[in-house]
Parts: sequence; C-alpha cells; structure tokens
Amino acid sequence: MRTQVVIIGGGPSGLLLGQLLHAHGIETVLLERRTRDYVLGRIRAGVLEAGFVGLLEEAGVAGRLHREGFRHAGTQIAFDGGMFHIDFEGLTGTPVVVYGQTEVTRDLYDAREKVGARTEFEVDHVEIHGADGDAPHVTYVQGGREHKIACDFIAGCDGFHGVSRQAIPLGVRREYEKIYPFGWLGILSETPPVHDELIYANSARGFALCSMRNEKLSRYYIQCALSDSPEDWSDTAFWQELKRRVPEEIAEKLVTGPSIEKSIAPLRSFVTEPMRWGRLFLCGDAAHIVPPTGAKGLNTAASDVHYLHTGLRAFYEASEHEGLDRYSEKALARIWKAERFSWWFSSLLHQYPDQSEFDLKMQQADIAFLRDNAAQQKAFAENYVGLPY
Ligand code: FAS
Ligand code: PHB
Repeated sequence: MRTQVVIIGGGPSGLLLGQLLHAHGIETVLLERRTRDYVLGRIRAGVLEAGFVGLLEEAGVAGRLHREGFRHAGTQIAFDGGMFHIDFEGLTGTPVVVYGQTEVTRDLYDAREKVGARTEFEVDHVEIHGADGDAPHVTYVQGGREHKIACDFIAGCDGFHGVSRQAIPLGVRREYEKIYPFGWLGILSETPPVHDELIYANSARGFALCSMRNEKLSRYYIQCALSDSPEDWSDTAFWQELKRRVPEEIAEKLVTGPSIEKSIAPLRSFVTEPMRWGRLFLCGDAAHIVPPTGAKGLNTAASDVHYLHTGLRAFYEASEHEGLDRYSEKALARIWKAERFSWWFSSLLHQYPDQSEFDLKMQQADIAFLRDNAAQQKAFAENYVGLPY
C-alpha cells in the first residue's frame, strides 16, 4: 500500500492534520492504537484558542463548536479570599472558546469518516522505517496480520507514550523535562457550573479550578498529592475540599452532585528537540507536554498542525521545501513560550511542598501584581488567548 502522508495517532493532532491535508487534496492514512470509542472516552482539555478555532473552520469542522461552544471573554482568579477578573477581550480583542476536547475529537472523526479518509483502528507494533531517507514506510500489525505502507512523509501524532519520538535516535534528540510535585484530581459532574467564567484559585490548601463543558456539565479540579489515586477521594471529600479552596461566595453557590468521571493527571513540562528527523515530523504531545494550568496542551498541538500542514501543502503544491525545513524551528519557538506561560501560571497558583516562607511571599506578590497591574494583565491575556502562529 502507498499514500502521501502516514499519520500515527488518532487524537486531536492527527485528526486535525488529516482533515486539513484532505481539504487541500493530500492523501493520508491514519493509524490509531485504540478504538474510536476508547479515544472519545478520554476527558481532557476544555479551552480552545482562537487559532485552534480558525484551523477547525479551515478544515470545515467548526459547525457544532459555533453552535455549542461557549465564548469566554475573560477569566476569574481567586486569591486571598477574593476574586479578580482578567478581561481577555478588552485587553486583546480576542476571546477563548470553551468546548471539550472530546467534542473536538468527535467532530474530527465524523468529518474524517464523511470524506472517506482511511483510518485503521486497533493497530499494534507500529514501526517507522527509513525516515532519514527518501522512501520511508510504516509497518503495523492489525488483526494478527502485518501491513506495510510506503509514503512520502510520516506525522508522529501519537502522544507522549507513542513510538514516533523514540524513532529519532538518542544522539539526535535533546529532551527537557520538569516533573511537578503534585497532580490534578479532576471530576466531571452533571451540575450547573458555579460561575459563567472559569475560576483559577490559589489557596493555602492548594490549587483549584472551576471549569465547565456546558450549562449542565461542570468540570472541577483540585491539586492533589502524586501518591493519591481517584479511589482515595469520595465525591463528598472532593466537594468539601473544593469548597475550602474557593472564595466563600463561590462555595455557597456550588451545586454538587455525583461524579460521572474522576481521574488524576500528573503534571509535567516536557519538550523534545528537534521535532523533525528526515521525513518524520512530530506533532502535539508526541513532542511536548505542558501542565494543564494554562490550557496550552491542546492549543500547542494545534499550532504544530498549522506549521506542518502549511509546509506539506507548499511541498506538494509548489515543490517548496522551506516550510518543512523550518517546521521544527517555528513550532518550537511558539512551544517554548507556551511552556514558559504554563510553568509560570502553575508556579503562581499551586502550593509546592518545598516552598519556603520567602517563596510564599514571592508567590503572593506575583499574584497581587497580576491583580493590580494593567500591563501584567495584558501580558497574561495575550498568552492565555494564544500568541500569534
Ligand atoms: P493525544 O495523546 O491526545 O493522542 C495521541 C493518540 O495516539 C491517542 O489516541 C493514542 O491512542 C494514539 N497512539 C499512541 N501510541 C500509538 C501508537 N503506537 N500507534 C498508533 N496510535 C498511537 N490539555 C489542556 O489544554 N487542558 C487540559 O485540561 C488537559 N488535560 C489533560 C489531562 C490528561 C490526563 C492528559 C493526558 C492530557 C491533558 N491535556 C490537557 C493535554 C491534552 O489535551 C493534549 O495536549 C492533547 O491530547 C494532545 O493531543 P495529541 O497530540 O493528539 O495527543
Ligand atoms: C478544562 O476545562 O478541562 C480545563 C480548563 C482550563 C485549564 C485546564 C483544564 O487550564
């Protein structure tokens, strides 16, 4: 079998890339390790930058998002018993859209099926061959049979635990990592959101986040110990702790209910360089991870897809190589700024086990400066709504 681009990984990166390439007549085959339902069962990101929305529009997959997504003009930061608002739209002219990653992925799968693009589910033993030459191919096992796909290019969109990053020789790869000494315990509940905007809370007991999926579905997170497991936390214990970490006026309004999903996400910052090796291009979590504090994970996957699909288009439409040759450089330039913002915002809101009294004073002064200074709020807003591609 032969195709133009093999995409490894059927999460948002791989699906969005496949849809954009299809829209410009470039053929792909997408290989996904799990079933579609398994992929759609993951509850992850919730906030989309305008750049991501623009790519979904370009791919013709933004209809439901515009009908059901929530436009957020700003966010609330809770600190020292009170809350202050950061006005994204007033400071940057740009809102963000709250629309769950699960729904984005569902829309992209539906769109891929509709155009008849080839997707292979439940593939095993995916291997990349000849990426550093001019005739790469990918092999995989499905239903007990081995398959081979010759191609022009390979897009490694298979997430942090995928095989693509490992295909780049250790002598070529440089990796940068920071592991955070805590995790996020998240729940989904069929309750009305406690506020019409997200609330990021710094409290002496630890970080909390009040988010949502729609007017009847709420998403809440609390910072937890790395040693915790979801089973350690009853719904009652979660709600009690969340109420202790948000301002009283919010705790009083909080509508609690049974969790329909409960999970713990570890937090790390991670980047691998370069994001290209010959005819292999890494995209999204395969190349980088951010703590979810700044809602950048999904959104940096989108900017990678932007750079990669425009580079591939220029190659096929005009035999230009510059877009592909500069892919890694351009993607990393934006990724490192998102890594910085996510690391800084995490340092602002979480309680760190080794935090000294002085560190705590610095954290409180940093938040107070964000609360009181218009220039700092503008810088925050520009990062949160998404820096330019
Ligand atoms: P993904 O990991 O989503 O997709 C990779 C796909 O590749 C998966 O479907 C996997 O099954 C498949 N795959 C893996 N190995 C393969 C192989 N060998 N062969 C074929 N397929 C293979 N980001 C935010 O912005 N906000 C959040 O709140 C947030 N919460 C998160 C919570 C968790 C638990 C995790 C893990 C991540 C979270 N993220 C969040 C980040 C997340 O949204 C990612 O940025 C986003 O899923 C990136 O999409 P992909 O790059 O497509 O990777
Ligand atoms: C979410 O709704 O899941 C969400 C929102 C904002 C974040 C992280 C997660 O920063």
